[in-house]
Amino acid sequence: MATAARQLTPLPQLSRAVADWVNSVRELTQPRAIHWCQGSDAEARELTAQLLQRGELKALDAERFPGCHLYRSAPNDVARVEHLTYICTRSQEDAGPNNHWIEPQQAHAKMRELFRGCMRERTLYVIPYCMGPLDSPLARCGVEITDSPYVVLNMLIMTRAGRAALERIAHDGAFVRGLHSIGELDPERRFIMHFPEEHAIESFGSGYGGNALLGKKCHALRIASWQAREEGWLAEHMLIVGLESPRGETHYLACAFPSACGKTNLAMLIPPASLPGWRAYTVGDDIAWLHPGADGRLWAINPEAGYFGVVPGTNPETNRNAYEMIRRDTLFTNVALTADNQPWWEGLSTGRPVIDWQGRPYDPAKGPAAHPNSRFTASARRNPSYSPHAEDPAGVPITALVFGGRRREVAPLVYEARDWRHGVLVGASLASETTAAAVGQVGVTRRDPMAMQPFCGYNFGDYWRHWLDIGARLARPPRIYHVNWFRRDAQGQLLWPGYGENLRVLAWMLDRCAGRAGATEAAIGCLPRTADLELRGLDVSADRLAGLLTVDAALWRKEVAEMREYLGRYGSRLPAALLAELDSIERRLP
Ligand code: OXD
Ligand code: MN
Repeated sequence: MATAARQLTPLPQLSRAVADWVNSVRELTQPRAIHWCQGSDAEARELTAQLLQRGELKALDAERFPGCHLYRSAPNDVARVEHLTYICTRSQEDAGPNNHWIEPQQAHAKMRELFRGCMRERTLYVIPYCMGPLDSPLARCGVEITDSPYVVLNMLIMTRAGRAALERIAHDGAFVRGLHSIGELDPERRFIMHFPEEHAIESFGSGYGGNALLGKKCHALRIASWQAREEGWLAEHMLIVGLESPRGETHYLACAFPSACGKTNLAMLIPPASLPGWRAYTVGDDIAWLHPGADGRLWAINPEAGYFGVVPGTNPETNRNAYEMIRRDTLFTNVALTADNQPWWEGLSTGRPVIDWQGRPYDPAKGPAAHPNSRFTASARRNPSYSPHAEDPAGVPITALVFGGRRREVAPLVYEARDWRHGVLVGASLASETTAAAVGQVGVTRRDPMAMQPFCGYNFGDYWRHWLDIGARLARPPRIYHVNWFRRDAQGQLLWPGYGENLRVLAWMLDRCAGRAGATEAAIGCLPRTADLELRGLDVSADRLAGLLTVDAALWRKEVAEMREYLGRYGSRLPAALLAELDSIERRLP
């Protein structure tokens, strides 16, 4: 950030439109003070000091976790609230059966009453932010107004926030308006409203990441998916990873998995020692903005600047990069503590929790020590595998798109779609067991098309049509794959070791894209035979491999029938091409 000695224009003077909006929010919410975020390190230090003094943050062991802090949320505010999240389009059809809907005027009126006077005795923070590299034509800006300094600290890590973003807004002349207040953290007065036609968000009553860091799910997925359709691109719930092969070629994959299904781990993959010569580079771990390029390929940027990752399970074996990364300058939310003030979570083999995530003496009878959805917020630049191309203004070219769910049966380890149109059906068919990332029952299989069920800002029928249109514009489209790292045997044991070993599956995909790898054709697409996978040094029996690569025709007939029923809900908005693809799979099933 340029905060040199030159005379700086006061922030509100940079953009009249932002200043006018801030004034109208000030009148409504009645804050005690207004703070325009600069985005400087000094500002982050100052805010941290204030929160430490108020007891809202706790400094962790300075020797082993320098610059790290713990924040404990309200116990009833630990995850996204999909049942309280609305898409408020003028026509309910435009929001679609995939979204909760309220008529926009009614939604504004309801929210105005919640926001009225809600910041009395509080500071109103104005956070101008840019999603994507500041110099990228693919980036888009927003302004979040919030009364939560914890949200500010997170946004400073997760986005390019402050003066530079406001300068870009003044230049672009457009921004997404995001108004947020923690209110009283009362679940009965909690709503996350989106107004795609106005490029606006109103969020009240929660301080949790996905509900409150408005640049993330609310802007970069729900509003951006709408903007993307208007402007001819895609905003997706995808990690972006670059893989360098022993041949010295680097290819990029964008992979969509539902929340808490291992996107951060795959984005930071450590190749197994038995596959020398491979390297992985992280571009992004959660969101990809994908644009058709002039060369007929699909190009991707990561709109975020940091990671808001799930902590439990992170250890040197599962994700050494993340484990190293979160040992400095990291904001932890809802983890447990050891006796010597180190953060602790389930999946760590060292240390012992003495204080649980709610600050109580740890008692295993009361549940896990760290909340299953406890999180780390860390700057992407601290990631040892951060790609040198992660901030390229044009993004990176995508060779393969991957969809994946958490399924104990049905979906094999991997299969390849025949072409883009089939790939869109594969994405639309995604289903997964629910996780702790959202409030609700965990472990229930639900349809989660393109891993966007909680995040698509409009009718899925229109969204799939948009996907088909994007494919038609690509002379060199990425190939599309489906993976399932979570298949289990009859005893409930996971069949695939996952983590770094997933590289073997990704390597097969890249070899397929280069015309180098074989496959066998099944009704659902192309699968590798055992001989097509690089299995050197892998400890998985032939039986297990066979189990991983089986397509059970009876289960797939049931799956196709369920899919037909699901797609039918989209009525006239459903592209006929998807039904034609489904028919074709059904015809091919033995
Ligand atoms: C996330 C989520 O936090 O998907 O990324 O819930
Ligand atoms: Mn996510």
